[in-house]
Amino acid sequence: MADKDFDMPEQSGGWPANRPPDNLTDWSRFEESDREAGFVFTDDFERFSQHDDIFNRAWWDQAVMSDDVIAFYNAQIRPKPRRGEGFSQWDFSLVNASWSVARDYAMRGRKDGVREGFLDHFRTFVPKAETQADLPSPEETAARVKKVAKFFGADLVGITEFDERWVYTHSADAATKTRDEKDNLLPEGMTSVIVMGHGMDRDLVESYPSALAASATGREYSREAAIVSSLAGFIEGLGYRAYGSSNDTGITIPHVVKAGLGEYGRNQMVITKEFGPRVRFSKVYTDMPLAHDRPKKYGIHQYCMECTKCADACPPKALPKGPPEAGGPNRSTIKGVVKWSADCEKCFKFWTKMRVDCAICMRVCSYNKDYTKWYNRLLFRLMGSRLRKLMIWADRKWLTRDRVAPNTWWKSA
Ligand code: B12
Ligand code: SF4
Ligand code: SF4
Repeated sequence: MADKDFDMPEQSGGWPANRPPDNLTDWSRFEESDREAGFVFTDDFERFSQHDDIFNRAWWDQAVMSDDVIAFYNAQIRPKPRRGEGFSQWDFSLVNASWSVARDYAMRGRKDGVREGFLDHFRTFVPKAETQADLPSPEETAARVKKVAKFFGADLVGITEFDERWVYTHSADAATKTRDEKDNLLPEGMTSVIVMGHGMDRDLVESYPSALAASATGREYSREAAIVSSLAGFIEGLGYRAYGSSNDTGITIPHVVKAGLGEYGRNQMVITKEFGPRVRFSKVYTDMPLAHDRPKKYGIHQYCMECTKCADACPPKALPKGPPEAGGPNRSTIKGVVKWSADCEKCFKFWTKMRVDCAICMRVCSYNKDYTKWYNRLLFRLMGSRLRKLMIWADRKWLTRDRVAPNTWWKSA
């Protein structure tokens, strides 16, 4: 089949008719980069409020809250090890320790109802420099910022234009744990988003689902907290505003795609050429003048149009098997964006029953390979080419790996 058969649906008559609201800048400035990135909107587009994501809905929506949800959150403090391999006291101890730094950041503002990294941006405690440093060209400044981000520990860095469509209309309120929303504290005037990728431990991801595997996620949240705060502090030291963010403040994935770090896949993740989907992202919003990267295409979207491996492997069948569509199965999906959307109620229910997060859809993804190996880089290129059908067949026949038993990781000590 020719490439054009896999194209995204046509954009519906330019800009969503109900946008932009009076108080926001003209979104038509994104028209060209949206086309380049393959973003398609429908007229019912609405910005998303964080209190509608599934983690926050659990606090106010009885359709989500359950004894399993409570047990899931309790397991992070008082885990109940069980018999199955990967769920022993060693495994729970490792995952809960891996979250230590992220948890400390999240807890330090508890008195003030602040939960840095999850509901609120990372605070910096040294005041922003009063004078702005002389900057070289935006290209040179961007190159220096990227170098600093890597120095602090980021594996990938890209920079894109600030786009308010992805900023949460409201933040969820950690203090009340109710349906309450609070103001999103991101001020007006941001111009760029620096997105950083943090590669996850491949061996641990191979043993998802297990408490042991979840340590790969926890470790990156802890690293993100340190890297993001450091980069924000650096920019403020040069006299510009910088708001470091992990999961808080806004939706991350569209920025990552626009910054050229990868393409969006059926498994709801950005797939990169360095790590496949096995990577997490953080971001810094800033008003520092920086050159922007452009979206890059690797044929991943077309491959996902033909492949359903992640959807087939998802135990609660939370992932879609068809083409991208606007909207989703419940209020936790943003409205008016044509994309693959998961049924996160099903996904989260599965997590809470297991008492730890899942990432089977990351592990089984055909792009989850070790790209330090030349032959995997070659496979990446072939998968994005017209040979994709052959590659999907070859992947099913020869390249699919089973879950690695969690104890293998301990035995390799
Ligand atoms: C809430 C959340 C979840 C929730 C629920 C999502 C929901 N709808 O409520 C659940 C529990 C399902 C979840 C699960 C996972 N998550 Co999650 N999640 C988030 C979080 C914190 C917020 C996203 C959000 O606001 N969703 C609500 C609305 C917007 O959801 P939605 O309409 O379905 O949109 C989703 C996608 O379609 C995409 N998206 C949204 N708008 C647009 C627009 C365009 C144009 C495109 C292309 C995509 C896109 O992003 C949304 C991700 O949920 C983000 C971090 C962040 N701030 O973005 C991480 C994040 C998306 N999760 C991530 C990961 C890795 C996972 C897991 C693998 C868990 C794990 N162990 O790490 C699974 C994968 C499950 C799956 N296949 O969906 C990573 C993705 C990294 C990557 N490579 O892209 C992120 C970015 C966190 C991070 N720090 O890196 N997650
Ligand atoms: S994280 Fe697990 S339950 Fe959720 S979509 Fe992925 S495979 Fe399914
Ligand atoms: S498993 Fe297949 S369909 Fe799913 S994200 Fe990976 S390549 Fe795309």
